[in-house]
Amino acid sequence: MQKILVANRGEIALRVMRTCKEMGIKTVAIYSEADRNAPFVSYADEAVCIGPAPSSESYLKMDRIIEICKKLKVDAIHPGYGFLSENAVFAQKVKEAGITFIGPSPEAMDMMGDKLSAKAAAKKYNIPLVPGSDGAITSLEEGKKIAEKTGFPLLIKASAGGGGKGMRIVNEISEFEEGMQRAVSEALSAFGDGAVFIERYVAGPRHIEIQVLADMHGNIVYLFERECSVQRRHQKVIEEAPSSVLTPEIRAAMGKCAVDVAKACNYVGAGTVEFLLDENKNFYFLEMNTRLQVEHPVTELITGIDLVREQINIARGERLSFTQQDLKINGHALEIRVYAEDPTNNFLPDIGKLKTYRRPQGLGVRVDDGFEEGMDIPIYYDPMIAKLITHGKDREEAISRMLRAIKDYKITGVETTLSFCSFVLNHPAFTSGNFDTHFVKKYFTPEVLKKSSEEEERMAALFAAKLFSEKQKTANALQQESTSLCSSKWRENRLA
Ligand code: MV4
Repeated sequence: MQKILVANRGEIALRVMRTCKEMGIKTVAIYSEADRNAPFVSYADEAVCIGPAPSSESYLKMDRIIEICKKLKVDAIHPGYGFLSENAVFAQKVKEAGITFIGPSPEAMDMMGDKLSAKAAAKKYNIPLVPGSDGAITSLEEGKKIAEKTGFPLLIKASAGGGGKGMRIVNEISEFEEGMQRAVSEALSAFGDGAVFIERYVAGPRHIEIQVLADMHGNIVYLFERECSVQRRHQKVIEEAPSSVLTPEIRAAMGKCAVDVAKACNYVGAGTVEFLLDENKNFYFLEMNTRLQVEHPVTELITGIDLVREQINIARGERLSFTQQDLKINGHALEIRVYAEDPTNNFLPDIGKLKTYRRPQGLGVRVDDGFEEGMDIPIYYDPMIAKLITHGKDREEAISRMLRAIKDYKITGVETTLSFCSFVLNHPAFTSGNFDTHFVKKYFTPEVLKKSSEEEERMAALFAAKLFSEKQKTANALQQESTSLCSSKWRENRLA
């Protein structure tokens, strides 16, 4: 494998290319007209503009991407996350063109992409599932029967959904008919597939996911968990590894289940198995993501393993170079997503120019980003500016490093979610580890940020007043001695 095309943009394109460079593999960037000046374009050995800004005319153009691969003699495609990363049709086309897709087979992607077939596969391995319907609900009568048996509240989920898309809560039987009709019609219009199923609603759950790696020779390992319970409208806000609630026993049991899910779909590559953990620490398999995830760096920091390097080695047909016993958790890692969004204004995207952009640095701090000072954040894609990741010997150290790194991050020109993240990291529910997926809904209002910035303004005003009166005193004292230019210069410098 000598040349890899990265079918993605921004921070993840750069992150993949860095590993390629370390491995002596040449890289090809594809970019849209909006990304012409992005760092990932100049970082690549070769770069090709594939079309206008909208992703449907650029990053999602399957045939055009494959054409470029043939022309530039590309051996493999790394899809990153989002865009075509979980598109089985694309993986199939890439395979048929004789190019290596760095990821699982189209069959595994199809099986896990459909939540009902994923659950059916998991069931064969006795993996715990949330109680509910065994398959798709085909009639209202059948649905009502299963609903009564399952109990309320319950969720109607779209089989073609996932990541929170196509879910509907039903609190009592009288709401069932309308809930089901809406769920089916929404699933049809959003996914072209009206299959829905029922699950008991797990109240106050934690979202825990297990990273797995599987080679082509039947070796599968788990690289422990990431906890992603702090999220806002299914958008993850803070991710960490390890989770502060898992005991070694639960971790091992979840790890084994995750490996079994990978076995159940003949998985090859890096994947993530999502679980819900209820208040009694029972866990249930939810779905599997067949790609490298945004939050993969926290796993890299606690295991010391470069997940992209492993993906590439697996795609080359190599055996995993370590076993489960070789893997240990080293310290604690946190990741926050820095978005160009205004947390005081309902997280409205705040695109514009990065007037000032200075990254934090230092021990235990990693920044994965795709922008430079002076660049515009395009309106066409996800408004994530960067991922800020910290590592420490324990959770406390990782948190204090993160708070320091947030203070050192200087971004002007756009509003960001940095202040919001610092609110979460300082909150007793977060620091104590006693939180669930409802954290943001329970504790966050825009006022908590306005208050703290008002408080800061008040403090700044007090400080300025104090400085002013001190300056007056010094000035008076100095005036009594002499009024030399030198001393007034000194005063100016001291106050600057
Ligand atoms: C659930 C649930 C409660 N009970 N399923 C949302 C994302 C998708 N992966 C599944 N999701 C959920 N499924 C049952 N039976 C609650 C959620 C859920 C959630 C899950 C993980 C992280 C954040 C979440 C936020 C709201 C709801």
